[in-house]
Amino acid sequence: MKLYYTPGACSLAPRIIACEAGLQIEYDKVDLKTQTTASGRDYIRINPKGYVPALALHSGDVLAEVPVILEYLADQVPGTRLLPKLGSLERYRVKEWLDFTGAELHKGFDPLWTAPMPPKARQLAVGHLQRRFAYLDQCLQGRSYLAGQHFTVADAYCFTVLSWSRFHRIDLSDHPAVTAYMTRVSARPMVKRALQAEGLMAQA
Ligand SMILES: N[C@@H](CCC(=O)N[C@@H](CS)C(=O)NCC(=O)O)C(=O)O
Repeated sequence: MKLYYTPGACSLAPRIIACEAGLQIEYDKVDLKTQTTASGRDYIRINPKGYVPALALHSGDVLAEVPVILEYLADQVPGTRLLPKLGSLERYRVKEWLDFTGAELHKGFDPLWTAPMPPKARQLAVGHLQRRFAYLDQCLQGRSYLAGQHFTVADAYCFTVLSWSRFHRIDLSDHPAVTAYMTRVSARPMVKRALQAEGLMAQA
């Protein structure tokens, strides 16, 4: 398998899960501006959507969309706790967090990447995210990870997206459970390994 990624982008989440699951996969860095990979390939021919991540399988098929790639990777190593058993309520709960992270958090950051932003528009986008962070903060009180006491694929994704707050100078100090969560996740050895591999350790 090969993961197409861009350092610090949402493709960090599948890298974290590959590390946590002990999966040996290859990586190919994508330059999103030129749509070429470090190995010299035209990325649009690999993923016509033009965004990362994409996961090339041994079969030659290519999977896209973060939640799907995360689910696929975790399913390669059953019994790790990264993803509960198929059909269980716990699994749907993890998927609920994956969807929340994708639709409400990840896409909430989208306007901030399209610089330059007028101050009023930025204030609206940040205000919207702050409301989502407040909900997250409530949920994280008294639990270590999103779905309970075990780290799951949803945490890899949520951590990745929340880490963009620092880049965009979004203050998380009103959300102490969220900041404690970020510290907890970034202390995991396999998360550190993934961050190191993408040259992000100083920002963790
Ligand atoms: N729905 C997609 C979103 C992926 C996405 O937004 N990727 C960003 C990086 S975090 C990207 O590659 N953006 C460049 C672009 O959209 O052209 C997924 O879940 O994989």
